[in-house]
Amino acid sequence: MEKVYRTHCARMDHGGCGLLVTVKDGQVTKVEGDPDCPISFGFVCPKGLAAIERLHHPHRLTRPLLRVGSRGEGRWRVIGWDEALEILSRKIREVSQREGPNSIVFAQGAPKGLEFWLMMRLANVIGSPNVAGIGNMCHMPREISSVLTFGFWPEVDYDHPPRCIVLWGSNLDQTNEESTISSRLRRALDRGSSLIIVDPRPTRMTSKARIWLRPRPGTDVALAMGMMRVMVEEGLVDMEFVRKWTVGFQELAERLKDYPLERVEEITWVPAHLIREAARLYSKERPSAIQMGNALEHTTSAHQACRAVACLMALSGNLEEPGGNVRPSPPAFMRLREFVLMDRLPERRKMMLSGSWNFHPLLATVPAQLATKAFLEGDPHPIKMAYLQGTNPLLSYPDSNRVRKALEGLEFLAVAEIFMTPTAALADLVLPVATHMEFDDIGNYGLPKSFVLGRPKIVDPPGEAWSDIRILNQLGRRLGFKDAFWEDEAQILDAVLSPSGLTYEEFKERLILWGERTYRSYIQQGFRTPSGKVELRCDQLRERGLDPLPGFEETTEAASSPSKDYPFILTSAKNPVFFHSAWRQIPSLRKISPEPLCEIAPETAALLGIGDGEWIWIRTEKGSIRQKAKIVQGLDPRVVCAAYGWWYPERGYETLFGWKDANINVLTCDSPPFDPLVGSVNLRGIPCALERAQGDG
Ligand SMILES: Nc1nc2c(c(=O)[nH]1)N[C@H]1C(S)=C(S)[C@@H](COP(=O)(O)OP(=O)(O)OC[C@H]3O[C@@H](n4cnc5c(=O)[nH]c(N)nc54)[C@H](O)[C@@H]3O)O[C@H]1N2
Ligand SMILES: Nc1nc2c(c(=O)[nH]1)N[C@H]1C(S)=C(S)[C@@H](COP(=O)(O)OP(=O)(O)OC[C@H]3O[C@@H](n4cnc5c(=O)[nH]c(N)nc54)[C@H](O)[C@@H]3O)O[C@H]1N2
Ligand SMILES: [Mo]
Repeated sequence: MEKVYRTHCARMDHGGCGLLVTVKDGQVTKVEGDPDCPISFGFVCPKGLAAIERLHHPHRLTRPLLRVGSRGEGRWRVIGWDEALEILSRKIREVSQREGPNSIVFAQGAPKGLEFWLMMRLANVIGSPNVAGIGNMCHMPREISSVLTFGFWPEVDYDHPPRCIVLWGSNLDQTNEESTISSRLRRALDRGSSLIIVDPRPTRMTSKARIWLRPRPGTDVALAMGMMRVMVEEGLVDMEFVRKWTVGFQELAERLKDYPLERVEEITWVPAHLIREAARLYSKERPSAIQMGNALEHTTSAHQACRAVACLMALSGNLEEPGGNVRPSPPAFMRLREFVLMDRLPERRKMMLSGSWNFHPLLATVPAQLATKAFLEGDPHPIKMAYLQGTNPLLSYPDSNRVRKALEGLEFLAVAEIFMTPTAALADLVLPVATHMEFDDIGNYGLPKSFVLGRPKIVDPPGEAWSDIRILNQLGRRLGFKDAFWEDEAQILDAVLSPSGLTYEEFKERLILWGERTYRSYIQQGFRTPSGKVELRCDQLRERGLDPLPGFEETTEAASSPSKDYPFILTSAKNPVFFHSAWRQIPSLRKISPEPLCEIAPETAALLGIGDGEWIWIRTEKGSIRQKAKIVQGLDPRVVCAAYGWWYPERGYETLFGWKDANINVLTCDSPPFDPLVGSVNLRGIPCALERAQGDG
């Protein structure tokens, strides 16, 4: 008997594409795009199609594993869930009593669903303020800077559509970030939107762009200042909006005097005439909208980059305009604060490992690099155990060599995973998790998005794999916190949904719930900032001793560049068929992208005698890695774009799955300075050297 189910893609990346899933005899036999899905219109990427391979992969973890050999040796004893939960809860109790609950760290990478919030709930109940994560490298710099500037996280109103779209450090076409599926971008382009791209590297979209600006990595603030300067000079600012609805325009205009286009060209390498053209197109073709990408968040002045772009949106008068940058309004669900039981730990912020850094309160997680520091140096206090869920810090945190030492030094490490990874290999206890389609799930809850997505259970998980929410819920109960956890996991879903008036059974029939789209809501209620206006001059930043106006500063590492030893500038981008370090064990995806490719310009290849497909060494002050050269027309000869997230599942424990051979984070640095508002580190714009590797690598 065959049956077709509808769901949304999930846990391959941020998900969101509507799927039609065929099931026969309890097994998924086909996955296709759902043409009726209102956010993806039938689109599905190779990762989505590979969901079947993930479900049936022979290397899925299916039973809890307890370490019996030394760390990373790969000798395990298979145990049952009862024993696993007993070990874990005993350890949590013992460490809490001996050292205090704040010596326990919980961590997750890119959040995938409810489990992240449930982890925060468990941490709060136990009394640990230390949920570590990658928020400082992902999403939070954009969100915090936008919230400070105009009170919300801006979405692009693709469906209207905009007349001009700017992809700024965003490869949305291949990353579909946070369920903004690129089919909406492509539809807008088909309906005539003009495209401006700000990206040092050619992408699939650059050939479609009216204007392509290729900044030196890490100089986006200066570029945005240049564009604003042109708008002020040429009378392209929406003065009616600016006069009525912003504060600090005069000061900003004054600041822009420091950014004549010759200077901006010198800093950014973008020709002045292109900056001028981009500013004109963006401000004249209304409505226009900017898609902010992750590249803006990867320097120690990330908040400034995001602020500068946010100010640009305001000067052009496109905030909350149909077809502009609009305010998402999520549907009514349980408030996040309530779900994570924030009130159980009122002193949380001060107690966090990052407490003394005074980052913005919206950054509710400990920045990754400060977790490493605490593990390794006991600073600001010792950490004894960690529970990692959906994260592979050995690949995703900066300075991988330090991360390895840090994880090895822990008294106890538990990792919840789908597959064995270099990080999980270092654990004392590995917990096998269920993935998409194997349990009832809700997508996008807690994100500033206009919709929430149903992702119902379709098949059983393999072996004894449990969903993360089941593990955490059962652990909470085992620890004795029966008042804070549920008898079974179905109740969690119903609780989250209750304000919507729906049960999960009802919700999964609907599959998508929308919030209400509003435009120009500020006319009634003002902007949600202290002044009620857009804060071009942000006094909340001044109060923190930071620059209240956007302004460019060379990042510390780039300041020394170009030097004789490190003549190139390193950056990176996400791989279209993988998710960070994940899925390299999935055959159809690995076939598309078998090896780590480092993009270099033809001139660079000629200069260094490197042929296409040859192995090269990439070196920074932190270390060296090996990737294959891919010669790319149109890349600036001074820029190098290395592959990110590479390890080799096929290599086995002996080399810890080749965790450092091609891993870009061996090259990045995790020491201060950090962005003072949002804790970001330099992942792009790093001076590097290249050299042809001898032999076949
Ligand atoms: N140099 C450099 N570093 C970066 C970035 C960069 O561009 N350059 N990007 C940064 C960004 S934006 C981010 S978001 C982070 C990502 O950081 P991470 O989230 O740590 O990265 P992943 O490699 O996706 O690790 C996720 C792991 O979770 C497992 N997994 C997948 N689904 C589930 C699930 O449902 N449950 C559980 N328990 N496990 C699951 C996967 O197998 C994988 O091993 O990395 C950051 N680091
Ligand atoms: N296939 C796939 N999809 C993903 C992910 C994945 O790993 N794989 N990860 C997900 C996550 S967690 C995130 S955060 C998003 C990120 O998705 P995006 O926002 O698209 O981010 P990236 O791909 O990291 O970088 C976007 C572009 O920035 C360019 N770039 C590099 N340096 C600079 C710079 O200094 N300035 C500017 N202006 N551009 C620069 C790169 O060339 C790249 O084309 O994608 C999500 N979707
Ligand atoms: Mo991310």
